[in-house]
Amino acid sequence: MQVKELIFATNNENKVKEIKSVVGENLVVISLKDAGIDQDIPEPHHTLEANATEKSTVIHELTQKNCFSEDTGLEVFALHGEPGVKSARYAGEGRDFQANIDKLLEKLTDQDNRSAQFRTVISLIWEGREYLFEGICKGRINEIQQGVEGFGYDPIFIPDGAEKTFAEMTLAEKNEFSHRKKATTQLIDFLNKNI
Ligand code: ITT
Repeated sequence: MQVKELIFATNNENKVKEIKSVVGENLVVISLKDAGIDQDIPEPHHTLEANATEKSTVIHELTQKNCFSEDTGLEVFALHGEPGVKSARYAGEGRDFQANIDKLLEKLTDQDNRSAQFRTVISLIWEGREYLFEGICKGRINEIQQGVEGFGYDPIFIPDGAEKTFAEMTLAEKNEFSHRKKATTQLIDFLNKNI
């Protein structure tokens, strides 16, 4: 099978590591850093889909190469889907993981319904056409922070079917449940079937 190359339009090295861990040998993922691109990518929209499209489009226009991006949000049901599209900047422009966690736990004080989901939207631009893929991981927000692995909200998210947070899991364990893994699997299936 032919090896395919794709630029991953992200500045988040945690995402690069996670996606590289699931793509296998037929897809070579090139991060913006590896491509020598130092560009802040805007996320001005109100949906994950629109932000993912924005990111892949900006990098496609810059490079004229096949590329993909992803936008992920943590959607908490008792908070009507917050922090959602604002997940990275929930507690402010500093994009501080700890401050975001503190704000979310504070908002859920005394809240019985702790259901939440991570949702990842991937925007692929291949030969000038866009394709979207989605991956969802349902679970709940733990009362306290546990574990040191992963990034972002991992220390407070327990996926359905597990008894520990993402931050208490190895990457391989997180991949058994992960929103990002599910969306990436669809991307790979699409590339294998259609290209
Ligand atoms: P790029 O836009 O450069 O890809 P980003 O960090 O800004 O990187 P997002 O806009 O998708 O990415 O931000 C989503 C935020 O949600 C991210 O900063 C984390 O705080 C959180 N997040 C995303 N995926 C996560 C995961 O798998 N586990 C825990 N938190 C996650």
